[in-house]
Amino acid sequence: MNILLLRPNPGSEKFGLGPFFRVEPLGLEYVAAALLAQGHSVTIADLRFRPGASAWVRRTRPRIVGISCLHALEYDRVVETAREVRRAAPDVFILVGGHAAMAFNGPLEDDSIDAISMDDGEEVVPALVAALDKGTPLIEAPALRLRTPDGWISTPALPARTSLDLVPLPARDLVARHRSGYHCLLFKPVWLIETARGCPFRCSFCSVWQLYDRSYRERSIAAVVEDFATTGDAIFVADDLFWNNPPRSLELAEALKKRGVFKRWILVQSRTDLISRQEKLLEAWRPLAKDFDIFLGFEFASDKGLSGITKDSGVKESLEAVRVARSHRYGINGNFLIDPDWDEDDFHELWDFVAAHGLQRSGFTLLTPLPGTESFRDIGHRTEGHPWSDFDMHHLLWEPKLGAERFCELYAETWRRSILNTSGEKKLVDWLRQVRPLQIPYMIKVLRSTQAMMQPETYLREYAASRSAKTRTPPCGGRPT
Ligand code: B12
Ligand code: SF4
Repeated sequence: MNILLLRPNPGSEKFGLGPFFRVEPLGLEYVAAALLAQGHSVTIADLRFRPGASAWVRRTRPRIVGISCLHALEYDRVVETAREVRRAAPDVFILVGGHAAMAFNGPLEDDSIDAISMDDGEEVVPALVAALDKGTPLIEAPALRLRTPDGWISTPALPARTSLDLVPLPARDLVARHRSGYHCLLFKPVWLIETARGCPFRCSFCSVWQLYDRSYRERSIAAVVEDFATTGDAIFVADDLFWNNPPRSLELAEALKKRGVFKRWILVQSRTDLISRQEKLLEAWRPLAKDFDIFLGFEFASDKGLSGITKDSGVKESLEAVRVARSHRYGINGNFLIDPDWDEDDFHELWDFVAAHGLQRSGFTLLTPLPGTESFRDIGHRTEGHPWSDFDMHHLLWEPKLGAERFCELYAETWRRSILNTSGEKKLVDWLRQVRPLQIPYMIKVLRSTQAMMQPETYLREYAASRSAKTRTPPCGGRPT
């Protein structure tokens, strides 16, 4: 069967580093690999580079179109894409999948869409394609939300969590035409690699553990080594919790060294408490790349703040993680959360902490109840009226305690204290001195665009616009139980 898989343009990249971290649609590549193994013909189109879903439909004449929905901020764009596909090919079967689709499916239950994949695509999609091929009732295909004449219904869940070894390697060849466009800041091209999926922790603002019931699955060492050995020089590891299983991580580091893997750059995401206890692991991994960055969720500068989001880790661990990582020459990129219900003192506490520990390379995002999280269930109603495209952790979704104007001044001031402020400690010339001449125009573009985050008016304008638009109906439809 002919299948077209689409990665839509998220369409909401006003803030943050979204446009400067453009990575391959790895989920679609795994789905494609599973379909190719069954003898189907698959095209992946990344609409961020070659827009026009209908043109792709005309060119490839698919029986099924799959659309990925990774973030909640993409819901409306995904529905628009489905409608465009439907207009171009009224009889095509339209399936949506991806993290945000599974975590909270309600906004995607639109007449333009036929089904939503509610579990890992490697297993769900081939089963659906087989049912469509044979003409068996789709209600028997597993883990779907299905549009029927009587409304949306759920099909039976998968009997067990999919083994990540079911599809050992993604079909990276299918995105070869876009490869030169995939990049993380100055690293270009970049490859995205997944070594494990899920997380056993329970942070209240995170949809990952909810979606996978706190499970954690690993790919076999052989598959991961093969993936590292056959990809390029700059690697972003997609795992939410790298190094979670220390003995397996040590074994993996040894196997990669044995295979002669050495990268220009690796970026992984992990937890502070884990890093603070696993110095040996950091020592074992460091020789695998020239530059090695760790992204850590610091979240708050106080134990009270951390326990409020059930981080199950404290400030002591945050500081110890920074010490251990720095002692092994890792770059530390962290993120702090800013609560719209903060007082002035809370901002000062954060600023002092960042300055005292040299954490100016961190990002600062608003504590946002993303659909599919515990906090959405608790306070999601406060976001009513705001369009999904505002769920990027930089848009205000309700009136802050300090009032929008004062809050935005303090939020912008927080960014002004970061390394990205070219009027701050690190000037534009200092940045430009660090890059090759060819990279200068790109660096200027990145830094120019991030300066908007240091202006309170940027946030206030967006807040006023979405309050007057009131485009979203009340929170609807979660994950069916
Ligand atoms: C890579 C990534 C990014 C990248 C790239 C995104 C891009 N534009 O290309 C960058 C760094 C830019 C990014 C940015 C952000 N991200 Co992000 N990101 C991820 C990450 C780490 C990995 C995704 C991935 O490839 N996983 C590996 C693949 C194999 O898994 P998968 O995509 O889930 O695919 C499987 C299934 O979902 C399914 N599937 C996937 N696609 C499809 C399609 C069809 C048709 C079907 C049937 C099935 C299917 O099958 C696949 C195989 O099983 C996830 C974490 C996660 N666990 O998913 C967060 C994650 C998706 N991001 C998240 C967030 C919050 C953000 C930001 C808002 C963060 C911020 N502070 O700014 C920004 C938003 C940027 C923007 N404006 O668009 C949250 C999403 C929460 C939510 N509910 O919306 C996640 C879950 C992280 C987290 N721990 O909370 N992100
Ligand atoms: S934020 Fe990180 S540690 Fe917390 S539950 Fe999500 S993936 Fe796990």
